Amino acid sequence: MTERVVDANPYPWPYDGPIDPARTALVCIDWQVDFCGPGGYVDRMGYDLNLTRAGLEPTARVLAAARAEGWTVVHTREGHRPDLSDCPPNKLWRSKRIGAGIGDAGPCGRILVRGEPGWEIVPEVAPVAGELVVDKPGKGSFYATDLDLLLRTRGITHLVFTGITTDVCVHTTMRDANDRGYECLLLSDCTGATDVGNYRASLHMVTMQGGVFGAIAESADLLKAIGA
Ligand code: C5J
Repeated sequence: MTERVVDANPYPWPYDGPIDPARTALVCIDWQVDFCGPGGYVDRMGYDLNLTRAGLEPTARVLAAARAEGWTVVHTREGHRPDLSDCPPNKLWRSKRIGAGIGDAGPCGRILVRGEPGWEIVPEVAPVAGELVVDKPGKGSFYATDLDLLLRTRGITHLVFTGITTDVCVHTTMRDANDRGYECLLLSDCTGATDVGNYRASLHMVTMQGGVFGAIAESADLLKAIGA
């Protein structure tokens, strides 16, 4: 394998290797208490937190390596204004119907509301000074945000994804990023879903058609490629 190219599936990543720290961003999606902490949104829906927390340790290792190499680091947070004026009515209705209403009070404050304890990123992978933090009202990280502008202004062309949940916010963002021409890699052990079948299927989908949305790899393969 060429130096600084990841032994990824279904092709060595990136397609135009080697990895250039100046053009590569690590994108950490929605590592919030609401999605992986006790008392948050995912917990309230009754899903197994072990599944969404599984990627925290490997993500912390990748974060440390990316920081050491000077990559751009982006953190996203899903959440709504306190008056919920940016929450589509069907999203609100759906969440209330399953007993985890957006804006409802819970053990971590109001569910998926900006500024509440549940909306914060968990300490294991929390942003440090100088890193980009993007607040989004939806699943995709480009919708109703300035993420694309921030990345293009910095000359970023390659994105490495971690985060939760694989089948919802991570997939929506990766698909959109691929359409926008970003060269994408999803780290399989740095992501998790509320359903194991959906997690596996989401990874498999990326690899279809020769890598229709990019490629997947384990974090160890990325760390090996960059000598971390
Ligand atoms: C969900 C997310 N699952 N961050 N959000 O509603 O994936």
